[in-house]
Amino acid sequence: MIALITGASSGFGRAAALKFAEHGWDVIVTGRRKERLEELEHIIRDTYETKVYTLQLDVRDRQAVSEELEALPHFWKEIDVLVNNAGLASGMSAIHEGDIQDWERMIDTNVKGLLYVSRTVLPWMVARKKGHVINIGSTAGKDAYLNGNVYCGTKFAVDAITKSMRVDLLQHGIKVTAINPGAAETEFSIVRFAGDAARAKSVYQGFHPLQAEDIADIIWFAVSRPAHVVLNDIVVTPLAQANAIYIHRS
Ligand code: NDP
Ligand code: 8X3
Repeated sequence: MIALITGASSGFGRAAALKFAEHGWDVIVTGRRKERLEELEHIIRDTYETKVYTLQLDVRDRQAVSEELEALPHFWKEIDVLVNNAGLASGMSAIHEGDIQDWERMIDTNVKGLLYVSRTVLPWMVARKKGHVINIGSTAGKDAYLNGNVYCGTKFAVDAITKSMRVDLLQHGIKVTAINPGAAETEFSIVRFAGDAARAKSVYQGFHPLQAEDIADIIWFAVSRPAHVVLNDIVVTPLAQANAIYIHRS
């Protein structure tokens, strides 16, 4: 069994790659930071008896996504699970003060990147009448929060695209699952606040946030259901979080 995971150099994607490998799956790990992917590849090779294919890929690069994936050896194109995880928030400003480059970065990565990868991989799943797509959405794609505007917009788009994928792929026997996490302490906020570690840390103060491994567990749970069972839409938050807006801090 083969899983392709985008954004495997950190956070949810990295934890998911390790989880699949732990269960004996071969994994294609992608992301922009080659050294991170190679480090992950070594860990998987040293720990598990599974194959790893490392692919340095920027999901925003439409041509590279199509060419690099099409160039995969035949064995690796028989992808059973695609985890569309690569994504980010860039900045957090009121809509009238937002940085348009930040907006484009989020839209290009979270929406267009997910579509580029899916457009290449889904025909292979359709041809095999088999497959499972896991799209990583967010609680930010269920409710809009203050200054979340464009990030929320990209995750609302992931929600809509996931629902639509599910309808289109129904006749082909392909499962489509959305996992929508709330606050999880990964590199997400460090990226959002351009490396400001103190500001990133403050996001998770006063409560116990989700960890990357929590999401990897849920991805694995969704993937390991019997053939006739599909988990369509999962929202998961820390105990202290009710939705995208309300977090109880002690
Ligand atoms: P991390 O920052 O830890 O990981 C993000 C991953 O995405 C990295 O591996 C990064 O790799 C990859 N990535 C970013 N941009 C690109 C790109 N252009 N091309 C390829 N890969 C890219 O954050 P998380 O693990 O938390 O985030 C994973 C997903 O989960 C994202 O879609 C995020 O929006 C979503 N999410 C996060 C939540 C949280 O609170 N942490 C909650 C809900 C959803 P590299 O930099 O090497 O390219
Ligand atoms: C990431 C969670 O609340 O920072 O999608 O938007 S949040």
